[in-house]
Amino acid sequence: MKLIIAIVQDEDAGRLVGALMEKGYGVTKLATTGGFLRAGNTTLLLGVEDEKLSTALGHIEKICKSRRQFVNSNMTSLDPAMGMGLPSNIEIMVGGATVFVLDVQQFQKY
Ligand code: 2BA
Repeated sequence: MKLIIAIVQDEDAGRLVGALMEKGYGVTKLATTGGFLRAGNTTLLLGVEDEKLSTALGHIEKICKSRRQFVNSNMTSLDPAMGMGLPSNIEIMVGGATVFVLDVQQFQKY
């Protein structure tokens, strides 16, 4: 069994959870905050059988979009000293999804 930890944009979270639930995956949705933008994002926890891993990752890849975002560098966690000389508005590409896959040693429901 694997544990998928997927950090996705709020805009994609509802659709992704809907699609995963419809396919019978167990999903936990956490409201989280990105360290760089200090803005809300969504972290999903999914425990999946090994043979369903690639299908689950396929749903995440299909639904989560990359988005261009313009941010004021003063609003990020960038050290202001490092930003010297940089334009205050910077363009970054966020997403589609940041995904970690971990081996699950034990799975119990009590
Ligand atoms: P944030 O930390 O708010 O980062 C949002 C986006 O800002 C990132 O998109 C990336 O495009 C940009 N970014 C992050 N750090 C940067 C830096 N030092 N300089 C310039 N640009 C930077 P993604 O890479 O798609 O990440 C989306 C969210 O996924 C992140 O939100 C964070 O919550 C999570 N994440 C990304 N990599 C992670 C990691 N290695 N471990 C844990 N969480 C991670």
